[in-house]
Amino acid sequence: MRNFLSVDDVEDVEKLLQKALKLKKEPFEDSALGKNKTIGLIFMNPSTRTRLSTQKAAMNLGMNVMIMNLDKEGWALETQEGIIMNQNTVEHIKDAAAVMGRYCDIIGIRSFPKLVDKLEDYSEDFFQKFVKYAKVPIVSLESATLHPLQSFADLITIHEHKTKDKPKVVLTWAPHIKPLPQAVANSFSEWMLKGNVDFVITHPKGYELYEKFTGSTPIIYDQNEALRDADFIYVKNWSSYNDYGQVLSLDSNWMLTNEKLEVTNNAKVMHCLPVRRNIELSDEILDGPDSLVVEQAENRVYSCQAVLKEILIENFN
Ligand code: SN0
Repeated sequence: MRNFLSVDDVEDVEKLLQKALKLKKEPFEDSALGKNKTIGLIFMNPSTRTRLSTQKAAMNLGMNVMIMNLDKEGWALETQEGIIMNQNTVEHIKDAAAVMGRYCDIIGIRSFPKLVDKLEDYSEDFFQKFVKYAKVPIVSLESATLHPLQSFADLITIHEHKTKDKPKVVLTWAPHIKPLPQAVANSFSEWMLKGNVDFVITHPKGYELYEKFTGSTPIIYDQNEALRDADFIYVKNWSSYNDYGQVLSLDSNWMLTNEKLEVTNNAKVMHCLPVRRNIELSDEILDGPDSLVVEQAENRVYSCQAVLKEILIENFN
């Protein structure tokens, strides 16, 4: 593995899953692998779990970690080619990325979509430019369209808690007061398609995700019908992809409650966090026995450690 930007960068998902489970049992077995290697974590947006779990994963591998909240602490970056920089941007991404590539052996980046121009966001220009100019392996800490380290942790969590070989997994849209990226939902879909699960998506009309990521996954617009016999329910809000970046519904009936779980197969409930309580998910579920949200967050360490280990072995040893 050179870069980790999507599930497509993983040669064998099942193998990587087994490696992550092994690392969870023995997190320090490769504590010399990353000696004298430096990972730089660049944030253009806020982060709690991603920042801490990536730092911890890197430290478990013996790496040095540098973190920069570039949106607040760095110079404003220009991304357009050939532009005359007489406005607010101070430094071109090609110069910044080239320099960071000299300081870091691996670079992790978080850069959310602006949710204004679909083509711009879905081109993943920011990441592509970092790959091109930094010339070191790049790890996505959530891009405009995908959040692969989260989805991999979600797959690990499902694997650990499943009670049958091929569980039914339902991705359900939930209400939110703000327009959010499609990244978590896109990425979860991609990873579920590579896992041994029976996958279904439910959302109000108008919230269809980009087919490149959902493939032929059935979309059921009736949430109760979709939830029938579910073993896992993944709750997430996203803004419209077709009506790009718009909030089309605030319908609180889409919030998951214990009552809705009655038709499921004792479903476990998942969310990547941060969660808006009693908007996206009810207190009764989050504080009850069916929630896996903390387990998912814990697995962020091991999804990341498995990925960094792979990159270290294949690029530096
Ligand atoms: C991000 C998202 O992609 O949905 C990160 C999730 C890991 N979530 C938010 O931006 C939540 C913001 C809010 O105001 O609730």
